[in-house]
Amino acid sequence: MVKLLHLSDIHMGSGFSHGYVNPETGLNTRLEDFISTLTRCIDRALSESVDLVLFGGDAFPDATPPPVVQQAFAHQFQRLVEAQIPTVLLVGNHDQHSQGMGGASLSIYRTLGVPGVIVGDSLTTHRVETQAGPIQVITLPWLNHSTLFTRPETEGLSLSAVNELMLDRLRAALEGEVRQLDPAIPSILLAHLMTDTARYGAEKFLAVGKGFTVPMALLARPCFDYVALGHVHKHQILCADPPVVYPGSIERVDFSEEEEDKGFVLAEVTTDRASVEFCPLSVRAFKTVEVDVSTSDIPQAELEHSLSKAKIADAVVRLIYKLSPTQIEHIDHGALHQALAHAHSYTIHPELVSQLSRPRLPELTSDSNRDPLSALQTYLANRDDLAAFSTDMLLAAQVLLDDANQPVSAAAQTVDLETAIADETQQQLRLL
Ligand SMILES: [Mn+2]
Repeated sequence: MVKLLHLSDIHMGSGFSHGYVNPETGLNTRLEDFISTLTRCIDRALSESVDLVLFGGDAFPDATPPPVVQQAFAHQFQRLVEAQIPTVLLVGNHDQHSQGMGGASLSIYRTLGVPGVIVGDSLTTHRVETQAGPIQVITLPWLNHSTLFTRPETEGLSLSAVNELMLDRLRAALEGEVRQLDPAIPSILLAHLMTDTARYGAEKFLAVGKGFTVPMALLARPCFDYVALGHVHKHQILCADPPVVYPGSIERVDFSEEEEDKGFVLAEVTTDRASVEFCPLSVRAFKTVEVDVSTSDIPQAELEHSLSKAKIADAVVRLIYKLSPTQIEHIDHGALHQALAHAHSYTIHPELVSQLSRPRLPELTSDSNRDPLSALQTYLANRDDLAAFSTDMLLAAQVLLDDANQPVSAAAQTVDLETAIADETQQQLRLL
C-alpha cells in the first residue's frame, strides 16, 4: 500500500492586492499566507510519513515568478527531499510560457537533478521507487494547441474541431502509456486538465465544447488505481472507483473561492483499491458584504449594521453597496473605513443606482418592426461613449446576422483561430 499526499493549484505569489506589505518582513501578507498554508501541507506529509507527494500543477500565477516566490516554494519542497519522500511536480497552464514548451519555473528542478523530484512536463510514465515499493505515475501536463499542432494543421478549423483533434491525439498517446503499465504495480494518472463533469464554484457546469475538456471515460478506468487531478480550484471527487480527485487549491486565490473549503488529499493506494481523505486547511476567509441602501432613509446606519453583522475580522473583505445619487452626501466614508478596520484588507465599491438603468430610447420602443441592424444603429447613435466602437460593432452585428441566416457560413470558418484561443484562455484565466 502506497500512502500519498495529493495537493494542487498552489498559485504562490498571486492575490497580492488582497494583502499588504508586512513591515516586519517586507513580504506581502498574502504571500505569507500562501507560504504558511503550503508549510502545513508539507508538515502533514512529514508527520504522516507519506511514501509519495503528488502536485497537480499551477505552482505560480505565471511561468516567471520572482525569486523570493520561487525560493519560498523550493524551500518547502526541499523538506520532502531531505525526508527522502519522492515528489512529482506536474506542469499546469499557469506554469507554461504562453508560447513554447514545458514548464519554465518547474523544469529547473530537473535541470538541477534534485534527487526524488520528478517534473511532469510531458505525457509519459514514471516508475517511482517509494518506501512502500514501486508505483507508476503517468504525468499528463496541461495540453495547449500551440505545442501540439503546427499552424497549417489547424488552419481554417473551428475551435471545437481543434479540440476534437487534440482529444484524438491525447486518446492515442494515453493508450500507448496505458498499454505499457505493469498490472502488478499500483498505477496513478496525474493530470492537469478540465473534465467534462467538473464543476466550478457556483455549482455551474461548464458547457461541453466551450473549452478543451477531457471526457471522464478517458480517466475513470480500471487500469488506474488513483487519478490525481489539478486545475479546478474547487475540491471534488468525480468518481469513487477509481478515485478521480481534484483536491482544489490550497488557498483562496480570489473572491470566486469565497465559499469553498480549501485543503489537500491523503490517499492510500494499492493495485485493487484506494481510499481518499480530504484534509481541510484553515485559511484566511474572503467575505463579500453586499447591501442595497438605495431606498433607505438611514443608508449610513444600514451600511454599518451590515458590516457589524458580517464576520469580517482578519478576512479579505469587499463591501459592495448600492445607493442613489441623493444619498451620496449622507455617506460617512471615514466611519466606513473605521468599521472595516479590523478586516485583513478591504475594498469598497459603491454603485449609483441611477447609473445602473438607462432610460429607454423612445425611438426604439415606438417602432417594433425595426430590423435589428437599424435598431443597433439608433442605439449607438445615442451612446457617445461607444462612438469609437460603433463601426466595429455594426460590422460584427452584420456578420452575426449573416451567420444566423445561413447555418453553414463562410464567416464561421474564417474566424481567426488564434483570436478564438486567446479568448478562451482569457476566459479560463478569469475562472482560475
Ligand atoms: Mn490550471
